[in-house]
Amino acid sequence: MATVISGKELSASMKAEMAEQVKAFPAKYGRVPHLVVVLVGDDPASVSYVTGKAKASAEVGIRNTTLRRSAEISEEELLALIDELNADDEVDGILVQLPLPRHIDEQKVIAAIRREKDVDGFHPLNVARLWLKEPCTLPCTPKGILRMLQRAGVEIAGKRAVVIGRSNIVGLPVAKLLLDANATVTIAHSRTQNLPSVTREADILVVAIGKPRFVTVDMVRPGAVVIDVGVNRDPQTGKLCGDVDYAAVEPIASVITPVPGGVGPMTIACLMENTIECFLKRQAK
Ligand code: L34
Repeated sequence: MATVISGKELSASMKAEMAEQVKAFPAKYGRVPHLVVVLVGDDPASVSYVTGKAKASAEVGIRNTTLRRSAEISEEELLALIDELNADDEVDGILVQLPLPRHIDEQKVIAAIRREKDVDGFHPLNVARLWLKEPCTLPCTPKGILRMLQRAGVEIAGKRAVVIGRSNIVGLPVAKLLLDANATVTIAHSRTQNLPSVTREADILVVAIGKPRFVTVDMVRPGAVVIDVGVNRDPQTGKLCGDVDYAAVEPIASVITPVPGGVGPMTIACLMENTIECFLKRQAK
């Protein structure tokens, strides 16, 4: 029987604390932080995540503007919108929900956001700062994962961590944060040979590949800490499920995160933190 880390509960307590903090802002700074989320197209998963971000903003007392644009928007038009938001002094955070339609260069769009307003931590300068161990905005999902490990009292130093997935938004940055916490880190991916033999070495296994129930019980060392980043629709039932076969793995893990109610809500809570951080840094200038 594993300890289940509830991202739902942990994020709720983080949001309650932030709400207290934000309450003092109007008297202190004359306004509250303002987050602008840009959603291009109508992918149902993206709509759901962006709705979650608006709801969390309301809970924390952050002003949220969600701008919806057609999937046919040109790259030029999207870049012009970002320029406008960059120049708007009343905007503290800009988030362009990914993925973007294929005709738009994601990296170009991310790089166009002013680094000071990059609440995702995806801007090239923030990425560089992360890898150089300089102060930076940490990407929300990796930050949320480290918070969960901390909360569960998981010791990271000296442990073997295996990350499955090498994306810019989860796999690479979470591997870097685990490395900074003195884990011995392996990044596995679709081309890894004999993946089960690699993952069975893990004291801490982070799974971010986006394949429903990809990690089976034979891939997990008994007593391992298992962090499931996947949010998938079960092809049979249509319900949400993770990248880990939870029912089979939970009994042998020491700590595990559920889906839904695990990493997802933590991503959003950390986005609220990053928005407050960007706001406060701008106030200090
Ligand atoms: N720019 N794009 C940008 N920033 C991000 O931080 C994201 N991400 C990822 C996709 N694109 C992005 C998110 O917001 C993934 N992601 C995200 C956020 C929230 C949740 C999942 C992924 C979440 O709240 N998941 C709920 C279930 C939500 C549902 O019902 O659909 C959960 O309990 O896991």
